[in-house]
Amino acid sequence: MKNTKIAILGAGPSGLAQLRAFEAARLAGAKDLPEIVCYEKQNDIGGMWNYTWRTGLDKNGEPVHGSMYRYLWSNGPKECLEFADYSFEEHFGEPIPSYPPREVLKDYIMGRIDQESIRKYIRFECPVRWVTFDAETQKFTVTVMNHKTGQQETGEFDYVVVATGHFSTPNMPYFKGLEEFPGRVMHAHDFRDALEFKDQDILLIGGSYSAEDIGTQCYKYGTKSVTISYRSQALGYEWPEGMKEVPLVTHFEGNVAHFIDGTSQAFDAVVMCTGYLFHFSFLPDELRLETHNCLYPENLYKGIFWQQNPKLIYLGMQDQYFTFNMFDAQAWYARDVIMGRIDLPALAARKADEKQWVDEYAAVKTVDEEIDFQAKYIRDLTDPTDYPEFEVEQQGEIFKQWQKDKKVDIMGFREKSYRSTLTGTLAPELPKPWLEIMDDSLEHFLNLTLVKNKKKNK
Ligand code: FAD
Ligand code: NA7
Repeated sequence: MKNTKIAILGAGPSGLAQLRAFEAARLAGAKDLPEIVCYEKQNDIGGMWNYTWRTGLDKNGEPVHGSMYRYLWSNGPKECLEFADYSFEEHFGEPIPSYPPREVLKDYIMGRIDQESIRKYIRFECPVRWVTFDAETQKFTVTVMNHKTGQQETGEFDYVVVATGHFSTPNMPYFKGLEEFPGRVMHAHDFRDALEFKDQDILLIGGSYSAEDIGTQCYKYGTKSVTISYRSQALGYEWPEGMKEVPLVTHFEGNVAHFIDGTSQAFDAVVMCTGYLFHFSFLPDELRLETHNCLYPENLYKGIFWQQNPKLIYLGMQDQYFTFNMFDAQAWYARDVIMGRIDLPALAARKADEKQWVDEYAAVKTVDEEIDFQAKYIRDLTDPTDYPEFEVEQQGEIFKQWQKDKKVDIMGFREKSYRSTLTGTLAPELPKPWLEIMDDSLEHFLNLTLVKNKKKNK
């Protein structure tokens, strides 16, 4: 174990989970910890949760990672992503409502880690350029561009953990006539501020979370009308007046979009909410995961270990109901394999295990079954490690309730409260309707919701 070196690529929630897993082992008295280097493209930790006003390229000429936008609130209950070793109540000193805005969630993610002990492993502004594996030496060579020094660097490692996320490279389809559309055509990745579309008629193409969330944000901030054009299935919510769903666009003529049901409408702007590509420009063919957004990507043992070479580890590559606690479950398991606490079976057994999960996933039909599937996957990972016990199945039930609450009121579901499975506390209600809270800052949210602030402000 001594002298084992690992490279963690990315310091978003998944990369931080890996760093935290080793830190937890160190705090528990483990002596034989590997040497760790974490390479991060941005100049801070937090991954997607770092809001950036930039689009296109960052200050170093690298593709901007961030796809989050102003006024973004959690789209699922915080009770389902709570770290098992750090509750929201512990972080904020008292319970907060179930759906916090981005800055509040980021604050929570940051609060769990001891910044000093974690930051020392991270090399910021170091995008990974290339990774190779030498079968003879059994080592990876990782090459990064260090923008701080202006020089490329290489390092040799026994393990590589890929935690670079998969919601950053736009899937941008073409529709005939788009090149002559007179207004703005963009992907959700570049969407930053709903106020840009105030008083406009906008078309969102796509039928999933981005369309739903960008659509409701735009409605909230004064867009004249929001039309969502879906390919396979309508989201099916009861939209307020000014929002509607239509089937897929066939083509554009000037500013008019035509849909497959024969209808048409003029728009000021088009936002492609058409999802993201898995994009690993730094990985050669033999190491590169190729998949789409799903709950069990193929070629990974336990959803983590690259089958052909399990020293290559992928974190957070699943589509996500569960997020932070799932990344933890993966990171703790990966840590225990790296530290020799869990033995990996031979390739044939790894493949058989994967097949069982992939087959089970193929039989999943409903959203509720998807939630149960991901909860079962997490349970499978946490059982053999010392990650603190948490009620993942109970959290799954909260997700099912979240689905129902959205069906009842897509504009008001964020006013619902759920009980933390860690502390047993029922979250307080959002004191105002979500549609009326225009300021999404941490300060405003805490002032609005924390009892101790209300007392202070009296
Ligand atoms: P990321 O957060 O994407 O972090 C990856 C890190 O890798 C980044 O820091 C990036 O800079 C770095 N990186 C990338 N390429 C390189 C490279 N070549 N070299 C070095 N570093 C690199 N989840 C929720 O739980 N609740 C929500 O409400 C929610 N809303 C979302 C809204 C949007 C618009 C999006 C896009 C995602 C949302 N998510 C939400 C999911 C979110 O992706 C996860 O919560 C989480 O951020 C995933 O963590 P990650 O570390 O796997 O990836
Ligand atoms: P998702 O959840 O991967 O969904 C992508 C959507 O885009 C989905 O509805 C697709 O339709 C649709 N899509 C993909 N290609 C096309 C084309 N060519 N034409 C029309 N529609 C298309 O991505 P999201 O961005 O919504 O969500 C990703 C994360 O960001 C998520 O975690 C959120 O929290 C935020 P399909 O259903 O496949 O027909």
